[in-house]
Amino acid sequence: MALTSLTGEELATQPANWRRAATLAAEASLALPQRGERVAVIGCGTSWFMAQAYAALREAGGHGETDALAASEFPPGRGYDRILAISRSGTTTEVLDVLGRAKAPTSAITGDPDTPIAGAADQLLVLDFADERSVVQTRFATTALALLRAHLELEGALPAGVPSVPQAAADADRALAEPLPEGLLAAEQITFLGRGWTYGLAQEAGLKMREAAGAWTEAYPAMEYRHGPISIAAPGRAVWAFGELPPGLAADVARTGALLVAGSGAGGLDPLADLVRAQRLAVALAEARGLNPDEPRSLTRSVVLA
Ligand code: F1P
Repeated sequence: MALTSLTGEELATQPANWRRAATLAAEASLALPQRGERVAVIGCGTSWFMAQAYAALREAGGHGETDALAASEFPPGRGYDRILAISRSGTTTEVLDVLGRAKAPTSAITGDPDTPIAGAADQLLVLDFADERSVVQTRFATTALALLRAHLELEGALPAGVPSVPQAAADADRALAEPLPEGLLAAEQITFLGRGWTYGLAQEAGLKMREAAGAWTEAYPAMEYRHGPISIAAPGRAVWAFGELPPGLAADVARTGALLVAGSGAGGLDPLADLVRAQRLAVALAEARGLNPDEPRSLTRSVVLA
């Protein structure tokens, strides 16, 4: 029997981590984007995808214009009221570079306060209880997003149809307990889809499968899928949608012969809880392929450039 991986152990603590993050939203409030501010949220890798999810949630909730940017692509000429960085390690070079050059007030969410990000950001939010030993990120990222989501609710509005964090945590308990969707371990390829805030989750699901299991995955905004990427769909491959599918897309996927997984539409799991299932699949696929999910190929805990 396979030994439990660190990644597998850490991802299983997410419901408790999210509940704790939700209780921190009030005291974190002053360090987080205020209603009406024009905000850039930056990160790399997983942290960038959480930035994407938060940015879409924040704008859709009417809190203000929010750009999610890969730290390496930060446009120097734009004016923001605040820059918010997400970095588990607190050492990622591109993130530190943006904070160092920022003209606006800066805040950062990190798992490790004893790192350069503590000196680089004006305000620091520490989620050390969600830090990870695993290289592949799971719980830090989703806990940062849970904190930000709880803060949007506290400030008066989550977008319509997006439940509160405790509800998402209850769904994550289910996502951990229920069997994984059938047929996915054998799939040759998986494409993840999302809309609005769930597009960032789809990106993250795809990255998780690549990092932990070396899997062939792709991710697109759901409405973009018919504009080319659907050509990859075929029998033996799969499409996994986060959030509700756009009208007609289920039938379009069915015609390709690909397997469709849609676990977080109406009445299903919260999309953030559905991401937990994708994380579990990444670990399970790695193990099925004889890989160690704790030793992702060519990856380190953070990218520190000379
Ligand atoms: C960001 C990150 C991870 C990625 C890899 C390298 O780290 O890009 O998302 O999986 O381990 O680092 P961080 O800035 O959040 O520490």
